[in-house]
Amino acid sequence: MSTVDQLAVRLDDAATGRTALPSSGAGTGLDVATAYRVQQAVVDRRLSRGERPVGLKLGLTSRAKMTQMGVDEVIWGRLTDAMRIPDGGTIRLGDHIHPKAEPEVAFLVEGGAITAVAPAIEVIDSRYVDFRFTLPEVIADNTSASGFVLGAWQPIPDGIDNLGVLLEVDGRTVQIGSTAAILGDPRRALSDAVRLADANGVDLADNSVLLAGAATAAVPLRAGSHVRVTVEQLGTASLRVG
Ligand code: OOG
Repeated sequence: MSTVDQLAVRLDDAATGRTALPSSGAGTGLDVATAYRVQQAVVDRRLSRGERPVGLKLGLTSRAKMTQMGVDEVIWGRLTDAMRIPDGGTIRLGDHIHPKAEPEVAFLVEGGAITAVAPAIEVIDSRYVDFRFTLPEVIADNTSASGFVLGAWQPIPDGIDNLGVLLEVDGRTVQIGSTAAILGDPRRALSDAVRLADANGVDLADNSVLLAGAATAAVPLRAGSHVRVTVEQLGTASLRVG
């Protein structure tokens, strides 16, 4: 088995078996291009189990996260239908390793253009111990993608580049931010996604969901919690942890 396939199997087994892998540090020997080939192989394993591709997500879209990882480029991952959590739906903590929630906005991409926007929650669940990974490792791990909730789709409001974002857990506000934290303007997610998808031979197909990246830091999820994201002018998206 090739190194790419071996790492893909380890990451896929970590996700399905809910056991985190140790980060092997900067010495994984992967470059970014090879890491994306591992990601493709990880997602191909999901598709071979019957999942369907439904879109893309961006990560490290905020200055803070880029600085933290020492990079100046966004990363991207793939979304499948099995990752979709209904708005107001419940996820089981036991189906995850150490999930966290991030408030985001999602775009609906049709004919190469953004046609609608929705408030969203991304659930990330690194397959590495303590969310400690190198840049190639997190790329290989499908940028920690685990689940996503979409609120109602709406037309793009004026001022989309600076809408207030709240993340509440059990009715308490735990993070406050702005869509400005997403690449300075979340609409930039589309040009970045198109460029990155092109460079990697991925088709950002019609009716694709594009998760634009986190507007605040992620918060760890606990059993019994109710998580709600509110984006000014767009409304809410929520989930419960069972
Ligand atoms: C990597 C991916 C995080 C984002 O929006 O920055 C992400 C991680 O922190 O696990 O999706």
